[in-house]
Amino acid sequence: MAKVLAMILAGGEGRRLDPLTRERAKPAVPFGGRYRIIDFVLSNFANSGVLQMKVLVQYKSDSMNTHVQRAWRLTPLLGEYVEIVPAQMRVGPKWFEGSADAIYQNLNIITDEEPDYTFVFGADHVYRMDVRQMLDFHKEKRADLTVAAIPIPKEEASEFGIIEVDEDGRMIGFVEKPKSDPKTMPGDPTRCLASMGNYLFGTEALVQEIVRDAGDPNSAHDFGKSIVASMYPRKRVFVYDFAKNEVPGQSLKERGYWRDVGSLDAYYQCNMDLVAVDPVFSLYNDRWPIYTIQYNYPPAKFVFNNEKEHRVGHATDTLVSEGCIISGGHVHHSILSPKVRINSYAFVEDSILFENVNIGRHCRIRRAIIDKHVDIPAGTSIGYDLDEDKKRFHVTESGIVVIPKGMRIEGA
Ligand code: ADQ
Repeated sequence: MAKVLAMILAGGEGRRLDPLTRERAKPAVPFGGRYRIIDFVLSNFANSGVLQMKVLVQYKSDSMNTHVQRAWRLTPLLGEYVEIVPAQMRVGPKWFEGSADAIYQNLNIITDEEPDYTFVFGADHVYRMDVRQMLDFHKEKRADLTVAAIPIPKEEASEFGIIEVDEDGRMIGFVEKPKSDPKTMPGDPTRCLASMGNYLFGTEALVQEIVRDAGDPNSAHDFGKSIVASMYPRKRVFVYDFAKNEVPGQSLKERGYWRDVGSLDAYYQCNMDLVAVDPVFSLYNDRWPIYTIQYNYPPAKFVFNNEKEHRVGHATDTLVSEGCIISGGHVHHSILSPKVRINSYAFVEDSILFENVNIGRHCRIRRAIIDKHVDIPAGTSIGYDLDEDKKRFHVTESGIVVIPKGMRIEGA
């Protein structure tokens, strides 16, 4: 059997997710109540039987280190591991300059492990993927590099690497984040074919290209801008159609689902995709589970507050994590991370509450993302008067109010 290794690029800063990335790298941002964004790519490799994973970190990595070390303990006896690789300045007193430099500075890992094939995947995306199907395609095409791709609306082309492909699936054009006139797909002027930032290399080709790139003083040392753009005219670079990827237990509508949660609005919408009654992305597929840490928290509890007040704590169309107590308040169409408290007469709607958020009595919260350890004083309204909210909080283009971790909020 071919030997494979997964190098997961998890050093991204995620500036557009600020304030959620003020204290953590983007792949460590909580998602879907009890997950971190990085859990999706790691679960995909684990479910595909690729159990040798190195996670390359740089920016504000402590939160991710802690999560990966606690959650992702595989079986060393069988040679399985998920290991964090910190930025070590192995080749000089410099941090990683770009994603390709992150691999260059850690080339020893690849040469020590001697895999036949090396996956280089991003850590910022929400999707299910059986990576073995990409490997089969790569072998069949005798490719040096295979890039996974997905159609996107033309208006979003400036945020992705845009690909042109021939009938055999070979890459014949690539522009990283084109500012104007992106190439659209044949027969469809409304869509472009985008790189998902997930690559599979024959290891020899990867090492050659990374060393070559490192010696080029004009290179940005980035996978999109430098490696893919320079390789496709010279080497066998093929494009894997993600829409063909199938995983067990997946609904038809989830097939081809892949989200880059690059902005706060995209992050919010992607979370809301989980909540729908018949969600486009289901967390309940136990044939391709998404793994994460299991804390020893008590079960969620719904309190019928007291007989005088007749307040029934309830949650509808909502993901409720362990350790939550909904005491007399009502939550609708929302996501609650562990240990959230909702008190009497409070109403929370269309919101994402991270761990240890306390919502006081009579609060009204709508279309908000509230980061960890925030106490919302009794009687506070959020999301009802955005001009007022803007004075205190970050409000996104589409009107989502975002409250940073640990923010102290004055009472009404
Ligand atoms: P971007 O997402 O903009 O585009 P980048 O910021 O390099 O590219 O992030 C790619 C991955 O690498 C992310 O998972 C990030 O966390 C990680 N990363 C970034 N810098 C790193 C560093 N110095 N060390 C370690 N990890 C680092 C890329 C491609 C596009 C493609 C999109 C799809 O360049 O062609 O369309 O991904 O989202």
